[in-house]
Parts: sequence; structure tokens; C-alpha cells
Amino acid sequence: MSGDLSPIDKAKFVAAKRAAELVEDGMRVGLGTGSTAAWLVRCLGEMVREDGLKITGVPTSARTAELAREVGIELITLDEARWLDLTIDGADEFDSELNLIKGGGGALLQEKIVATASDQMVVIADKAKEVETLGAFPLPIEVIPFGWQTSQALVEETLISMDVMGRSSTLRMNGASPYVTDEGNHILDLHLNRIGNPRQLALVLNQIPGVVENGLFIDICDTVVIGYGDGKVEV
Ligand code: ABF
Repeated sequence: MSGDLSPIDKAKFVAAKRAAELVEDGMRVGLGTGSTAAWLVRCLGEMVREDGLKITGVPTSARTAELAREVGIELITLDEARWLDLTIDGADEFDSELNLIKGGGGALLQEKIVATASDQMVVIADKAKEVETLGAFPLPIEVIPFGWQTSQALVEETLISMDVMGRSSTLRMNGASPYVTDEGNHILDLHLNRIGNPRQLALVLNQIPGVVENGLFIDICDTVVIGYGDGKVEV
């Protein structure tokens, strides 16, 4: 399955493979979104098909659901599962306190709901995602389409009072149209450079009318499995 991989794909693959070893028979597993999480789904699919692993998965996006079905993982909805044993997902950035920025792939809302409904959340990432301070990666926030420009203005106004360096935000596009999430919303990417107090920012952003969720995951991740281009893994 892993064939001839570039160092970055190798790093993602080995992290995913190691995390897949945490999955046991009978578990209800949250399946993340993104290229690293896609490796996890393929690894789990192989374990289901070849080793008879019995799991049910809850996908965090339509594209993860499609891949999971393709590789033979049985899926249920979060409402059917109610609570999950484990969620394994990628991230855009993580710091030493295991705070995360997620949402570069556009699935942050379902990802946060699923991860929060899990006994354990494991992040799989290549070493390049590790940062001292979050914020170099643009922070995604999901906003409802109605009045999104008003929400954007309110967000930018709020940022002025926070310990962040940048204040600009851009509407994520998909070609000539605004990007639309699985929930029918848009995404604003906040260019902050440095987030001094991610916990406070996460709380404040979610108070703004029109903001559905932000990509800061605070106190949600339990473990990060880091993959390296030479095949090494660190937990
Ligand atoms: C999801 O996919 C996200 O929350 C994050 O935005 C992204 C990471 O993508 P990749 O694994 O492709 O780097 O996990």
C-alpha cells in the first residue's frame, strides 16, 4: 500500500500506521479528514479486510465517508454511535501542550464534534506540523453564509483586542465561488501569524454571531503520533 513514497507521504503513512495499531476489535472510531487521515483509513481498511478487524467508523467528512466505504470499513452516524472510543485525525499545527489548528481541509466542524465525543483523540502528523506557537498556519473559522461579511468584520474587530499579530482574514474560495463545507457554510481563514492565547481566542471567536466553529482544538487532543520522512515514528 505504501509503495514508493516521497518523504512527506512516508511521514504521514508511518504516523497513520502506528496510530492504527491503537484500534482494537469492537471499537467505534472517529475517522479524520485530510491526506494523513486518508492513510489511516486505508490502513484500517486493510486491517478489516485482511486481519478481520471488527470496527465501526464515524467519518468526519463526506470524502472520508467515501474512502472508508471503498476500503470496506462499516460506517455509522455519530447519532447512532453517541460516543466513540477513539478518534484519529490529522492537524495543520500542534504545539507542546497539544493545542491544535485544524480545518485547512475544511472539515473542522465535524472534526471537532467527533473528536469531542471520543474517549481519546490521537493526532497523526508529520514533524513539520509541530510549532512553538500556533498561528503561522491561517486559522480557519466556519461561518454561516448569511451575512458572512458582517461576521468577518466582527471577527477582525475582535482580533484587534487580542494578543495576535495579524488581523486580516480571507474568504476561502473554490475556484471562482466561496468554498462550501459539508454543512453548507463558508470558511474564513484568519492570518494571525502568532496566537499568544489560543484558549481565550477559541472562546472569544465562538461568541461572534455567524461564527459556527473555529479551528482551535484546545484540551481535545490526548496524543500526537509524529511521523518522519525516514520512517521513524515518535509518540
Ligand atoms: C484535517 O486535515 C484537518 O483538520 C487539517 O486541516 C488537515 C490536515 O491535512 P493533511 O493531513 O493533508 O496535512 O485533519
